[in-house]
Amino acid sequence: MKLSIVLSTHAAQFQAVALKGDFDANVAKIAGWGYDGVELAIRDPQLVDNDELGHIVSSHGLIVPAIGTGQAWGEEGLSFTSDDPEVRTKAMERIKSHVPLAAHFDAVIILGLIRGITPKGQTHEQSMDYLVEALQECSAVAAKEGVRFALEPLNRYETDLIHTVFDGLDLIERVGAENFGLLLDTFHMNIEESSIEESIRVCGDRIFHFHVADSNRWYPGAGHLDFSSILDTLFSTGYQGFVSGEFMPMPDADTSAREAIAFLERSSN
Ligand code: LER
Ligand code: MN
Repeated sequence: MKLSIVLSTHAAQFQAVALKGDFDANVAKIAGWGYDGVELAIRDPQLVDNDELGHIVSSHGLIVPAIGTGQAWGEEGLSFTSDDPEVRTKAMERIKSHVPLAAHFDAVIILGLIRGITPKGQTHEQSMDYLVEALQECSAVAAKEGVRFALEPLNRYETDLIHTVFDGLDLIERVGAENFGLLLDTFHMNIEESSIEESIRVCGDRIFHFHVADSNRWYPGAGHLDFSSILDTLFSTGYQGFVSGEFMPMPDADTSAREAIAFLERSSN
């Protein structure tokens, strides 16, 4: 099993990122705890020095399996489903701007809340049309560089758009791009899926990335999810990617990161 943990390159409001602050020091700690990779949360690639970032990560022997983009929604309100065409265009341009960095690291680009929330007065159907349009355009650009997108089904308290693996698979069919798949997150799955294991099996080779947090969004082992069964099922699909920790820094960031890796290693056969 290859394990990574989410690290933000800049300060952000999103709560379920255990590690924030001094980037170099955090990367060193992550490597020291035994993680194989670091998932980077990047609001805007323009704010990042690619060479420096690559140097820091590789000097600690880590891989970047995925790049999270949700801060562009959280901090700037960019979304694929806004009723303002300028915002939709900006969201697409921002996502396309992640492609060179993702190609450099061979990382998947995560599409979480950049999909947005249906604005007041707009129909769900209209949002889904905008979403499909944006995903088709972005997937075509990324395909040229061999980069893949992973859209994350999110729970109902965060958005009205794409809650379950089944919603995600319908969307994949509409988008019709080989480089477009899903990111499954155990925290959201625990709220929305009838059976986490069955949904993992059904998603199969369209699982492009995997987030772990326990039922309370603390580190795995701090809640009541059955990670032995979840990880067994995940690997039975042939999944070869990373299992990436995205959880609250509770009781504190370092403890959560250390507890997570110890527990996940005990839970996988
Ligand atoms: C991001 O990966 C995530 O899981 C969401 O809860 C972000 O809103
Ligand atoms: Mn997630």
